[in-house]
Amino acid sequence: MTPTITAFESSPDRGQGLARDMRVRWALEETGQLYDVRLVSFKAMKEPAHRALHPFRQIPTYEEGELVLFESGAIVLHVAQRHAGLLPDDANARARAVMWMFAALSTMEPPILELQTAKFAEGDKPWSAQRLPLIKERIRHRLGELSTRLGDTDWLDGAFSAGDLMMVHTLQRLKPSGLLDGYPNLAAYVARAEARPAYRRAFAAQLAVFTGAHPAG
Ligand code: GTB
Repeated sequence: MTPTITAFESSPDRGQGLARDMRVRWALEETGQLYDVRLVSFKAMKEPAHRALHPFRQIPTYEEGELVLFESGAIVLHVAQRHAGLLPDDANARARAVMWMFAALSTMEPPILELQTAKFAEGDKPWSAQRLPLIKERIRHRLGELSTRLGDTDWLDGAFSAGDLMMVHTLQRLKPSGLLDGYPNLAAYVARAEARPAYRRAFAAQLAVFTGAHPAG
């Protein structure tokens, strides 16, 4: 059964891959799954039909027969568990790949999101100039630890996994801040992931929503 995901009809980044449907598209591409996309406007996202799918009235959602999921992490995990390509066969390695998914979402992502909030939602507050350096320091702290762990390996634990997918998409959010540049192995890690054919297909499909271009291959 072909799943349907939801994505922004109009994304603030104009399809540059930052909205979280990108994670789901990428997972579906890595595992060779066809999928349909239903684009939703900001207005439609707040209406009852969408709220029935997503209690927090956001994207992405995932519908597959009677199954409805929200939360990009849960959706990627579901796809990875159902289809080969994103989780190792070995049970311990599989557990570690899931651990890295959680590390991306619950250890790395919170300070990165805090930076977005501080810049864009609270940038005009009088305390903003004092708060920003503190948040950046917290991010650098985590980046340093992640950089040490990654070392000179290609991926976080052996072969590319759903853990790398979630980690890379989380780190990409830092690009405009320049914070990643201080960690060459992390910048190279992100670039390596972005060169994957599945990533490129997912990126092209998300961008095509805004350019109208038919995504290649
Ligand atoms: N924890 C949820 C998940 O991982 O699925 C978070 C989902 C979420 O934040 N969805 C956002 C949303 O629907 C879109 S991805 N926002 C609308 C709303 O809350 O009303 C976040 C996002 C949006 C846009 C950019 N961008 O343009 O750069 C980047 C990231």
